[in-house]
Amino acid sequence: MKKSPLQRVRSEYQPKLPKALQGPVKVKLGEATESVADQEEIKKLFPHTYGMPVVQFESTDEPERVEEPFNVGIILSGGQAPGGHNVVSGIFDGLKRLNKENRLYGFLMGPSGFINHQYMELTAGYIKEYRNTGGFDIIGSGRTKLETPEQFEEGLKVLRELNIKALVIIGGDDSNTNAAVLAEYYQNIGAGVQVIGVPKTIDGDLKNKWIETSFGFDTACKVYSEVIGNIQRDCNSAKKYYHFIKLMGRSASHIALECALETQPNVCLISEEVLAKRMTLDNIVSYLCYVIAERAKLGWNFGTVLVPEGLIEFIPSMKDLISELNDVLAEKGGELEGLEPHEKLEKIEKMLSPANADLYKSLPRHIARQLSLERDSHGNVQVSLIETESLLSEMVAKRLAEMKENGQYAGKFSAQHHFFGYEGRCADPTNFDADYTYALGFNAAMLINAGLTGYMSSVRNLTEKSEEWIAGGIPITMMMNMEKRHGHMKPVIQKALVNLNGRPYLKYASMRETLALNTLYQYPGPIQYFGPSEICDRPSMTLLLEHDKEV
Ligand code: FBP
Repeated sequence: MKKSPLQRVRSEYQPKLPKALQGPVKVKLGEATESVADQEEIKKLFPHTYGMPVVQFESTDEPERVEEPFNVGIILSGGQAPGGHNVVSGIFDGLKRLNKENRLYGFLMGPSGFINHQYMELTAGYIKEYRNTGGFDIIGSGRTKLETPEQFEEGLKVLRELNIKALVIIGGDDSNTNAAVLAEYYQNIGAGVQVIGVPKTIDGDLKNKWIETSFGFDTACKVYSEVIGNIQRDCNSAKKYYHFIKLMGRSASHIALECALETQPNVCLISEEVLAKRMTLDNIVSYLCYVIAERAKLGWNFGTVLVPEGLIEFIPSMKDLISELNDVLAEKGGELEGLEPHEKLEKIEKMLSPANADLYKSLPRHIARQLSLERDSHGNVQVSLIETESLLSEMVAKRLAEMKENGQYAGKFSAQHHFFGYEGRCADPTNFDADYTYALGFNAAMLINAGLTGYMSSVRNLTEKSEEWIAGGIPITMMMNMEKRHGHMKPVIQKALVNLNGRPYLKYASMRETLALNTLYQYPGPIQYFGPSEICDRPSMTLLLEHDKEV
């Protein structure tokens, strides 16, 4: 593989490990755990893996080498996130420290490789090419949902064939939910296979006290912030456009909020706030028009607006519509197959309750069509396919024209649209993500060696130097609650949305009015891998603020 000069130098970077993982470890057991909600139901569904204790690794002088070598399999699941390759190299190095004969296998293209027995052995030479690089191309990823006993049994065949004693699933909340279900299944049948999860997603919504952030969030936000900064310079130079910038993140607005803290745009919409204030689409449009009209009075017909990709699902009336659409598509999707697009929309309209049918009819047709597209394998609306940024700017343009006629607005409005998502998911990890992912992987190898199953790799204390990070594991069941998916109640990991009482949101909210009616853009510039630690190793503003640090 031909490498760029930066790739060549960066491949030599040795990620730092927490002190506790630098030598032999012993396990310290904590208190028994409970799920975050719906304890009775979750306990019933996970009789073998519910209530297990939190574990922490500590250094020990006892020898650690494992006499009997063992094999491990890994699956990269869902959307790419920077640092995935370092999770793999961390697991590999951890396994090799335990016993040089241990082997690592990668299932190809996500869970489907596990079910269909497509795999490769990951050797030292192969992994070397991928150290500290972005992407999941080392083995590929996929979104097949691992959920049926038939799939688990098919997978078990290949695990037996390869003499694999543990499977590591590197994924987001849905994939880690699957990891918990699989762990429970294998425990129940006495398969003798452990399952360990690793918290991945740029969305930043897989977090709690023990999982302080999911990997990839830091790098992805820094990539988006760099480009938003560049757009803001352009915007402030030409002074003629409003840039509507949609940012990935699925439901939660963590990415948009982090980028707003980094770049200080004129407006950043926060979906969770829209829901809490029960705002309508009309309220949002009115707020944007207010800002645009006020800026026009100051002679500024330009600005930047950050839009979280999941916004539409948080507008209460839209949320009701989407929820009914989810049920309709899950239950009656077959009746819609083969219909022309306009026939499909008409048929769906008839299947909806009157209030939702009215709202559905009132939407621009391209947005109604995007809302009716097939759900992903977990039953989620594919929000990245809905052009919320253009929906908003179209509605704003229409309202401003009306305001102009009424003499309420005298400016010029011209919009540009952007969507940043895929651009950041495979970036080379920041030092933070490179170290964090390597530690998560290395730690997963130690969880396996400790004989644990149904656990998620947990590395915390992340705003301190990496040597001071705390390594261990938490039972996945403790993060679960019951939610409706595909029309049925299912146990799933609870998503962490933006906390409206949390410091990151409050910090932004305190600056909002000033940022809207001034031009105070911040330009973060590109990710730095070499140079002063305060620039190269700085974690996200979200993490710093959540840990009561100064920013
Ligand atoms: P994960 O939850 O699997 O980490 O994926 C995150 C994400 O990047 C979302 O932000 C986005 O909505 C979605 O994936 C896009 O999915 P796809 O890659 O299938 O287009």
